[in-house]
Amino acid sequence: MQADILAALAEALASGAVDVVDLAQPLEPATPVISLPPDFGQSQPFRLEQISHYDGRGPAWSWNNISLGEHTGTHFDAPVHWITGRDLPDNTLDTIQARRFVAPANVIDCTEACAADPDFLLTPDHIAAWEATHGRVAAGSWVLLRSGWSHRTDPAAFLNAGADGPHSPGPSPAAVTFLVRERDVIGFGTECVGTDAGQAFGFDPPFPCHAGMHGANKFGLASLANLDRLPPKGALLITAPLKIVGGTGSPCRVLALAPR
Ligand code: 23J
Ligand code: MN
Repeated sequence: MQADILAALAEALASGAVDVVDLAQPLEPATPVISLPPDFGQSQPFRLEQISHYDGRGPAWSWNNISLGEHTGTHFDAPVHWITGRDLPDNTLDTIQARRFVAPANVIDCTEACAADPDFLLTPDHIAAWEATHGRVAAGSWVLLRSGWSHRTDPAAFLNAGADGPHSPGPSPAAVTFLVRERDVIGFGTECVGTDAGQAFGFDPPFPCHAGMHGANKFGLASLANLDRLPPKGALLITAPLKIVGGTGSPCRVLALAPR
């Protein structure tokens, strides 16, 4: 039975009936990185340094050294990233069970509302309206906020920072509580640089998505792309981060299996 399912999946992948959608942004020095107020430590951008390129440093091989902050570009947030999740079991990248890196996705399209208001907040009412059409968000599935933010190719427009901090969409505190307590999701994903709204430093509690999700041993996905190529329901996400010992987050080539 289980073998039949995998054989049918392999056949569907080979025929193209099931598509593999790449939800990752390109990772390069220009990849936008979150900027925190100056009193806090800062995440470094992606850097790449050639070791050799079929030359005197290595005549037949090309390779690079890389350095980057854990939370750079399209990335996975582990529960240990936030103080609310610091003492939970299996809260680091190397201890999370691999089975938790494969889960269904629910995509809530808020593109129009986010174009009209960069501070758009996803509320329980928005989730209820989505569920009325697509059915209940299943336990153990992702909720992904489709905002259109990945189409902001200019880093300044993507981060959208003003003198009063960044302006980008995210979940309301009540939406986070609802998704954690009433729906038991595996995590929350976004096209923006972080899972919380740009103005979430001033929310009650501050950074409610990080605090609420990670405090409940749930995950985050940030800087997602190509959410417009997924159905509202029915895609399966593969979100395997690097196995960094004690790691709080990692760049992630997030893949979605989706019906064509
Ligand atoms: C540290 C502090 C605040 C935030 C973040 C990191 C992230 O967005 C992140 O990448 O986890 S909001
Ligand atoms: Mn992060």
